[in-house]
Amino acid sequence: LDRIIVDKKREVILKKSIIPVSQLEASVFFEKKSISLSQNLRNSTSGIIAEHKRRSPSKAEINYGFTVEEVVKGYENAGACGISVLTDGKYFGGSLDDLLLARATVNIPLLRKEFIVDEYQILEAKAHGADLILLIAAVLTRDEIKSLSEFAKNLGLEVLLEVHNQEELEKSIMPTLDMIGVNNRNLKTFEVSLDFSKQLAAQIPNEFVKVSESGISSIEAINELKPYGYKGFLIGENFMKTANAGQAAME
Ligand code: IGP
Repeated sequence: LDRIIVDKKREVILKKSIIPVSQLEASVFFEKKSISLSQNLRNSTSGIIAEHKRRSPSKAEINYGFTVEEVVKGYENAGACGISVLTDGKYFGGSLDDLLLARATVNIPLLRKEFIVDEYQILEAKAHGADLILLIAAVLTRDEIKSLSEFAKNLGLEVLLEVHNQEELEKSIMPTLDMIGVNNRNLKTFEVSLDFSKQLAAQIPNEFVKVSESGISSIEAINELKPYGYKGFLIGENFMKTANAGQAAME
């Protein structure tokens, strides 16, 4: 995880020198209003946030033979509340082009799934059609969460804050967040357990929409989590590993 963050900071420096902020701000998406995922989740019974994910550090290649457009269209048709698009290239095989293609294909909220360490990446998210961003408490200080979430809100983007334990949750709570996600996967050890969501649920204040992320592979898992107050369920691998990700989301 530390390695990824070092890489991200370098990536941002390099990209800033090629694509200036003014060029990002010229994107048509700056004139478009974002679609609210938190509202969709509040009003939905499925609560599915389906993820486009080709591979990950904990799993080699997941998907085979489908285009971004086919996958996200399938998710939308299946009734997903929103879609998460991984844009990290080095570790997850994604790109900002994936986000742009998803935006050109669907009308439901899009999350830029990225290790965000700099405001520049939030401008990129907006410029490529995202409706919300992820902030990961494990790699940010409280001050960083504050300034990055304020920056996102000023652009009209919603913020999903990801935590994995009580300490991360306590340091992060602030009014500029819309949703709080508990990652069932420890990003340092890759241990996965739904117990992380169950244990933290009661500590998440009710004004935030609760999301459970990772390692969800069955309707039973979702039904187990709902009584804890979870309204959103972020699912990647389980959909992507099947031959037709959109179809899997429907079933
Ligand atoms: C999806 P899964 O186990 O369904 O493929 O997990 C999503 O939660 C996971 O990709 C994720 C992630 C992240 C990836 C959660 N937080 C932070 C990269 C960075």
